[in-house]
Amino acid sequence: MSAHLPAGPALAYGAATAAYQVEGSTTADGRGASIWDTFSARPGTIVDGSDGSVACASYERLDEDLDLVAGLGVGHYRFSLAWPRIQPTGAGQVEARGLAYYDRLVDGLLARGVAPMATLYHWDLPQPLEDAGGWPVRGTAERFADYASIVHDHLGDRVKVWATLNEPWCSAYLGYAAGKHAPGRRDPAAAHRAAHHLMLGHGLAASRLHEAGSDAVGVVLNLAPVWPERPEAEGAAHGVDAILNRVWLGPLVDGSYDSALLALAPELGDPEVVRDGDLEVVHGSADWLGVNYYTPMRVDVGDDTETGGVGQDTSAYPGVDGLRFRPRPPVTAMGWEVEPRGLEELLVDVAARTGLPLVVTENGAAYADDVRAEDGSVADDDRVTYLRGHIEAVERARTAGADVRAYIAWTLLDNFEWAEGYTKTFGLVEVDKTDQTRTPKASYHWFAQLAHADFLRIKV
Ligand code: IFM
Repeated sequence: MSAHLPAGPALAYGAATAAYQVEGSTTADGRGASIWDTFSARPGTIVDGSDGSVACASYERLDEDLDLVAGLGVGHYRFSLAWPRIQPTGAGQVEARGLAYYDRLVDGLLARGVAPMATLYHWDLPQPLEDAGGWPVRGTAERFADYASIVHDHLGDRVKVWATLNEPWCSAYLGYAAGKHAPGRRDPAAAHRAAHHLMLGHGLAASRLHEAGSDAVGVVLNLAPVWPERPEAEGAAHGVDAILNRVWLGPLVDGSYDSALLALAPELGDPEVVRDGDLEVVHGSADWLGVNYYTPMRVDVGDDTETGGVGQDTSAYPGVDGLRFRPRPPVTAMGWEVEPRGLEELLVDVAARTGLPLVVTENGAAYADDVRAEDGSVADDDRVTYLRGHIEAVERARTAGADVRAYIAWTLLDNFEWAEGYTKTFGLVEVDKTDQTRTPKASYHWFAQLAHADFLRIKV
């Protein structure tokens, strides 16, 4: 068992961001183009017509942001590395200035007593790799493993906890089936092939990192409990569960894709796609599992036009006929049902299914943030209630036996929320889009109190 995962008697805390959502400076220091640069430049893809070229300007304001992390008193900071900063074309040539930025980030964290938790891929695929076919082609998985080795060779002396991918479901199914995320394709067969190559990429990268001596390599999945609204919806719920949860857990835990999934996704049974030995590469390849949870999926069938929240696009579940999502109130600004019980159930089930140590790598909420305290800061009591309820759910799951090591809040800063642009804010810290001023919200102070209390409990 890795000595590097948080393992104290109490839950450890952290905060997270992702490169494209906060860094900006998308042409600085030799960075190449990513699929998100290309996608967001296409009219109609991002609700406010924005992109990540400025975002939170974290590339330029690194120290300020690291001070905000330190001010929270958390033990861990989860960030992602932008592949196109490190390999501008996705293969071959390495850009030293890109690596130097992450040196500064990691060294800055360590100097502040915060452990880095690095995610190698949070959706910003180098555009030349998409031009060569993207995740639906096998070569992308192989290039990803090369990139993972480059990063690990450079930072592995200081970064001990690694995640390969963030939410491959979004990359595969929002990106290649629903067309709501980059690269914006609507081709279900390509999405299933992408799903396999993403997990193959994870497995190949994990092997490289293990060979190089790492013992805390994980993958981060956006899993959710899937609840049928009525008996007639059970088949559709099983289909959603296949494409959202089992397509990743099957190869990871069992070394196979199950038969109901194969019926929906015949590409996953095609020996040209899933080659001999692929599933063995993925099987057992994770030392820990990251769980990103926001909401349960309430599944129904019908012929109405009602839709669920953001990202709950029925076209992201190809082959699940008549699918409808029915989130119940209260919902967040994303239209996502607030239900901490879903997290408790999920953690208990996933811990039993995988036997792995778990980290809640993302949890948080977008709200309107329109209530102000006297000093002008955001008084986001709704976000505090959301976070508190979900942390209590994690504690209940731990009491029930789930080995959950840490809870990482999404997210440190209000940032670029993908297809929603800057219209949805999840941050503990407000970022003024005109001058980049950072102002902690009430939730930042609340979370800091919790993390500090926890820190004292462990140290005393
Ligand atoms: O902002 C995203 C993040 O990049 C991935 N998980 C979900 C978050 C909220 O939508």
